[in-house]
Formats: sequence, C-alpha cells, structure tokens
Amino acid sequence: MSSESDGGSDGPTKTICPYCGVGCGIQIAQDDEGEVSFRPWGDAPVNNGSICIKGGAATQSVNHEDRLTDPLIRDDDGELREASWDEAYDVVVEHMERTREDPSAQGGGFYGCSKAMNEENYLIQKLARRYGTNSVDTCTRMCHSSTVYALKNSLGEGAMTNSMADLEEAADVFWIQGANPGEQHPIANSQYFRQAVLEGATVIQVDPHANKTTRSFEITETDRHMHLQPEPGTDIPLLNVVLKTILENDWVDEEFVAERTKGFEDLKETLEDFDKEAAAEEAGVPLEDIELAAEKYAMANNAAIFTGMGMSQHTCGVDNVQNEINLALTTGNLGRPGTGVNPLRGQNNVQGASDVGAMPNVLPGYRDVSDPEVRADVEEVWDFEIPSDPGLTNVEVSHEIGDTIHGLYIMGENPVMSEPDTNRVEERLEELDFMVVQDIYETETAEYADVILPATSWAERDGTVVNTDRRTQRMRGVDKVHPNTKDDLEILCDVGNRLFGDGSFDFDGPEEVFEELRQVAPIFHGMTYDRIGEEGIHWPCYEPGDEGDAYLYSDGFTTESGLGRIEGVRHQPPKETPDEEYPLILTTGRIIEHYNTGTMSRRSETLTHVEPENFVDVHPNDADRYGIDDGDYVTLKSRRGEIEVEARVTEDTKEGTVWTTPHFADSAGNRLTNDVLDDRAKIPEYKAAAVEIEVSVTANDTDAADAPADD
Ligand SMILES: Nc1nc2c(c(=O)[nH]1)N[C@H]1C(S)=C(S)[C@@H](COP(=O)(O)OP(=O)(O)OC[C@H]3O[C@@H](n4cnc5c(=O)[nH]c(N)nc54)[C@H](O)[C@@H]3O)O[C@H]1N2
Ligand SMILES: Nc1nc2c(c(=O)[nH]1)N[C@H]1C(S)=C(S)[C@@H](COP(=O)(O)OP(=O)(O)OC[C@H]3O[C@@H](n4cnc5c(=O)[nH]c(N)nc54)[C@H](O)[C@@H]3O)O[C@H]1N2
Ligand code: SF4
Ligand SMILES: [Mo]
Repeated sequence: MSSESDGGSDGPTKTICPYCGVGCGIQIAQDDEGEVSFRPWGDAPVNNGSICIKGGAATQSVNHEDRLTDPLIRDDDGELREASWDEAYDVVVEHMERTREDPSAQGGGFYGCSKAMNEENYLIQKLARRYGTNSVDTCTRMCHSSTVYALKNSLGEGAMTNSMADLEEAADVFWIQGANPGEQHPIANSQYFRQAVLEGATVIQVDPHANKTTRSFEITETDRHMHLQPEPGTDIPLLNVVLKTILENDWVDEEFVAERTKGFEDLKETLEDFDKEAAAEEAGVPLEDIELAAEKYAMANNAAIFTGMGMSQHTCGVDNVQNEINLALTTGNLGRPGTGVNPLRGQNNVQGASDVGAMPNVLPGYRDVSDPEVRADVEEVWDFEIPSDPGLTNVEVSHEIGDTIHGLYIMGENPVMSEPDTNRVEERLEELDFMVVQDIYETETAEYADVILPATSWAERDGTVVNTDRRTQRMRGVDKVHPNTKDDLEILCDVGNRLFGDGSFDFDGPEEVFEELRQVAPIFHGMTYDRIGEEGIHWPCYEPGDEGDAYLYSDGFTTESGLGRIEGVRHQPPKETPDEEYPLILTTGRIIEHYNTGTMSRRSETLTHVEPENFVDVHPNDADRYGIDDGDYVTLKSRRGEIEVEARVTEDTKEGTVWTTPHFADSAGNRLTNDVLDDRAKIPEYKAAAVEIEVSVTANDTDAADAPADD
C-alpha cells in the first residue's frame, strides 16, 4: 500500500514533518539504495520552506540500522525470533480471541499513535469497537486531555480557538503559560509569533524555567515583555491574582460578559475573600509583577493565551485551563482574530488521532459514544453494534493490567518511557497475558511484547494528518526502505479481516478509509483528498464548499447554551509537595533537539550530536546547599525510583525546583514522576514530584568524562 506512484527516485515528494504539531511541509527524496533524504519545500503552506533542527534531520531515523525489518515472535524461552507475517498474525488473532472471551476482562486495551495517519487511527478505533471495547486512546491523554476537557466544556470545541496566521496578524499580547514554543513549536515561534513581536506585540511568559522562548524574545532584557517564574503547580493562585486585579480595576469587558458568558458571579464569589499577597507568595512571584502582567493583558486590543504541558499535566489540569478561559472570557478575548485560548498541539497528528475517534468516549468527529442516536448513525455505516459504555483511558488501562486488562494492542506508543512511574509500568507489563507492539523500532516497551509487528515509517506511506490549528494536510511517501515492513493501515486491515472476516476492514488504501471517515465524522464531511491538495483544509468542514474556520466562536460558543462558561477555581497543590526527606520539586519538560521518548530523535546523528544525554537543571543556591558543581553527576531520587544525570547549575530554573527531561532511556524523568491523575481528564501529574538530590560523581573525578555507572 506504500505509494509506489508518488515515490521512488523520480524526484522529491512533498510531505509533512513527522515531529511536532506545527505541521511544516518538507520534501523527501530517495536514492537507488533506498536511502531517504530531506529537501526543503519552499512554498509549503504552514512554514514557507523554514524548518527547525528536527525537521531537517527527520529522515535520519528512517534510514537508521535499528529499524524493524520483519515480524518478531517471543518464544516460550523469552527469546525473540523472526517469523512470517502469517505466523505473526495467527498468534495475534489467537490471543486476541482468547482475551475477548475472558469474562473477567474488559476486552483489552488499544493504543493509537499520534505519529500515524488519520486513516490509521480511524482504523484502530474501529478495530477496538468491532472487537467490543471503547478502550482506545492515544498520547493525547498524557498531553492535552485536560485542556480539551476544559475547552470543550466551557467553549464547545476541544481545539485551538484561533490559528497561527490570525494570531500573527492581530494579537498584541501573547500570554504563554506552561508552554515553550521556542523549543517545542519552533517554526510557530519563529515564523508567526516572532513576526508579531517584531511588530510590537508583548510576550508574557509564565514558566518556572527559562528557555529558548525566553531567549528568542529577549524577554528579560526589555520592560515590554515579562517572565513570571512561579513554583510548579501554583498557576491557579497566580491567575487568581490576575483575575482579581482585573475585577478590582474594572478592566472587565462588561458587554461581552453580559451577552456571551455565564458564571461570572461565581468567579466574583470565588475571589471575594481571596488574598492576593498570600497567593503571590505561594507562587513565589512578586505581587506587583503579577499585577503589571494583568494590566498588560487586560489593556491589549487583542490578547492571546498559549497553554501547554505546564498547565495541563497536573492533577488540577482541567481547573488550570478553566482559569485561563476565565481570563479570556472576562476580558472579551475570544471569538476575534488574535485572541483565544490556544493549546499548541504536541505531535504531528495528535489532533487528528483525536478527531478521528481514537478516544474512549467519542466516535469519529467528537460524537458522544454513549448517545444512542450517534451510535445508530455510525452503525448504519459500520454495520456492527458499537459498545455503549465509554472505555478506559490509556493510563487507566495501564492501571487495570492484571485486574481486568489482560491484553494490549499498542500501535506506536512507548508507555514504558512515557507513562509516569516507570518502575511500576514495567511491573504491570510483566503481568500481561499478551501484548502486540506495532512500531518502527524495538522500543523499550517492545521488550515486554509477545509479538512485534514492523511498520513502515511516515516517510514511506500516504495519508492525512491534522496540525495544531486544525489544518488537514496530506502526507506522501517514497518506496519502502525495508520490503517486509507494512503500513499501519495494511496491518490493521489484515488483523481486522482475520479477526472478523465481515468486510469491515476491506480497504484498498488510505483514500478509501478517508471516504468512510467523511461519512461518519461531520467535521470532515466536506473534504476529499483532491480538495485537501497541497494547501490543506481547516476543520470544521461540513460541506464541500467550506474552507474551514481560521478562528472559532465569532457568533457564539458551541456549548449547549451558546454561552461561554466562567467558573471560579481554587488552588489545589500538587499531590506531592517537598518535605524534609524529599526537599525539592521536580518538574519535567522538553528540549528542542529531542522528542518525547526519543525513539526517533535518539536515532538521529545530528540531534544526538547536539544533545547526547539527559541532565538536570539546578539553581545555584540549591547547588550550594547540596554541594553540587556544574557538570557533576547527581542521583535524583523520588519515592518511586532514581536516575543518575549530569547537573547543570543555572539560574534558568527557580530555587527549589529541579528540571529534567523525559527523552533518554537510561535516565528518563518518568522513573521519578508521580502516577496520580486529574479526576476528570485522567492526565498524570508529570509536572510536580518531590525529590532529593545527591552528588554521585564529581566533575573533577577522572571517571566523570564517561557516562555514569548504573549503580
Ligand atoms: N523539541 C520537541 N518538540 C516537541 C516535543 C518534544 O518532545 N520535543 N513534544 C511534542 C509534544 S507531544 C507536546 S505535548 C508538546 C509540548 O510542548 P510544551 O507544552 O511546550 O511542553 P513542555 O516542555 O513539556 O512544557 C512546557 C513548559 O512548562 C513548564 N512548566 C513545568 N511545570 C510548570 C508549572 O507548574 N506551571 C507552569 N506555568 N509551567 C510549568 C516547563 O518548564 C516547560 O517550559 O511539544 C511537542 N513538540
Ligand atoms: N515526564 C514526562 N512524561 C511525559 C511528558 C512530559 O512532559 N513529562 N509528556 C507526555 C506527552 S505530552 C506525550 S504526547 C507522551 C508521548 O508518549 P508516547 O506516544 O508513548 O511517546 P513517543 O516517543 O511519541 O512514542 C511514539 C512511538 O511511535 C513510534 N512510531 C513512530 N512512527 C510510527 C509509525 O509510523 N507507526 C508506528 N506504528 N509507530 C510509530 C515511535 O517509534 C515511538 O515508539 O509522553 C508523555 N510523557
Ligand atoms: S517546527 Fe515542528 S513541524 Fe516544523 S520542522 Fe520543527 S519539528 Fe517539524
Ligand atoms: Mo504530547
């Protein structure tokens, strides 16, 4: 099913960068040996030919010698051996049938892949539902599920309210809280936001850690911009100070609040006895700085909020984002160009994977699976009964292993590194009866798999993806690098046909799958492959003439009442806060060179050359306190595990807060993180855990030049 027609050595092929949700267009070429290389795409719609370090290096991991080339089966002795596809499928089907019949089981869990195409995520959710469960999910759960919950609940749609281009044109304040676009969405930052800033826009960054966003706008070097550095997990008190300052100074947009919102009285009540001084102290930010930031936001003609993992990945993630919504609604900063509450989406297709229904509570197009009318509508097309109870989220599935979950089908996720509390995840995976991993490499998770199915990579196949501002774009592939790999789409159809044999998975290529998606998901109904073309189309696109909306809510919100919902929220500290034994707060974040669990970026020569290993940022005062010099190796220990990493002594981080990344296998931040969830969105608290720190190898030690021993 790889696109022989589009690829080969006939010339570069236009596709989309496989890393982040900005959705930059790139070209790829292939030589006679099958090696794939990068070419710029000069007039690509999102990026006009610009590219960040990851986009330019993306093909390196495609050619890497670690690529899976053939199906692998684990024998009884625990060893993996190569097998034919038929043999591998037989094992998969036999186990899946057995698990389904187990009366104590919920039927197993399915993980979709935010690196795979819309069509493939559509198929895995259809496979799960045909199999008898709604327990299908993707990494969106660990990412922006809390943001989506709050946005959907209070405004109507779970996506960015505005698009990058209209923000560039119209916003005069960018309020960036818990997001680092300078590293995580570099082209959005350099191409769109930077342009606006050059033309006079102000940036207010709220982040415990200084980073490339801070530096790219020279935030600390002018009076125009501000960097507020709160302690992790204190965003609610900080934003409540902002909101109370706005109320006290009559900076509320009364007309907007009266006509387009509800719940303002509730906010007023919440803030009535609220003590601004105490809250600012709790956040560790001078009160006058927060007040000044509030004034800058409230005085803007158009102010846009950007929200990221620093807000979403807390047990109070939904409330964190609700408070940002409160800020936008109270000041009338919604429903116009240059405004809104904007989650820059993470992976190249995390938006699309959710849009096409790889979520436990919704069918394609965000249609409620528990609504009998919705199910009946989709059943007309699918011709099988859809289970009515919402399924488990991926982290809940993981928690249920050994109890009600006995089998996992993982298409392109790496939970051993990406879920919180790695040591427990590994113990649970040992308890599974059966796990199939479908990936492009033998990942840390694949070490626990019974069957490993080798997929083609993004560069070798066709399909569509949705970027952060809802632009649906086509990806096109070159020839397979390894002949015995298969597209995710083909694998899912083969498994579906073998399991059910009823025609539900008879598709001849991605366009046929997309045609079915259009029938069941109204937001895609007006799109076809031809219309998407090279420019892409934003959803919602209900009818063939629709161009999609550049920004949402110009006339009203899509909540039931048509009003935007304001709701006062109160501080809920992280579930684990520092104490005598574990005196520091650890938070985790990303760096520009590496990507999530690093399976791809660690297999890129360029990226590993720039950043070969993990590190922890420690404030100079903490370094003094614990006797740490820059370059020492330190042991970071939480109640759940420990890692050894290089210490970087820097004022980038706040005193009392240490900062590391989730990217490196031997020292991944998730050995330490706390596996507690937001009640509603079920997102883990990746951004706050209590730790202690101790020098293990000093920089002066001659051994220190080498990587640390694993003791
Ligand atoms: N280079 C690169 N780009 C990526 C990725 C990658 O791994 N590498 N991953 C992609 C994915 S999947 C996603 S979801 C996005 C994520 O993009 P971002 O949302 O930018 O991700 P993070 O770096 O995890 O977190 C953002 C910031 O939150 C800050 N933070 C930590 N705790 C708190 C807190 O309590 N409050 C506040 N206000 N801030 C806090 C961190 O210091 C960090 O600077 O990036 C995507 N793009
Ligand atoms: N401590 C901490 N942990 C975090 C976070 C954090 O900020 N801090 N962030 C969380 C967030 S936002 C996210 S999104 C998750 C990410 O969690 P994961 O989704 O588990 O991590 P990735 O590394 O993106 O995994 C993608 C997998 O897909 C495989 N893959 C790539 N292309 C293909 C393909 O075409 N087909 C198939 N079948 N497989 C493919 C890759 O090899 C890799 O194994 O991590 C979460 N974990
Ligand atoms: S900004 Fe994102 S999509 Fe664009 S090249 Fe960089 S990683 Fe790829
Ligand atoms: Mo993410």
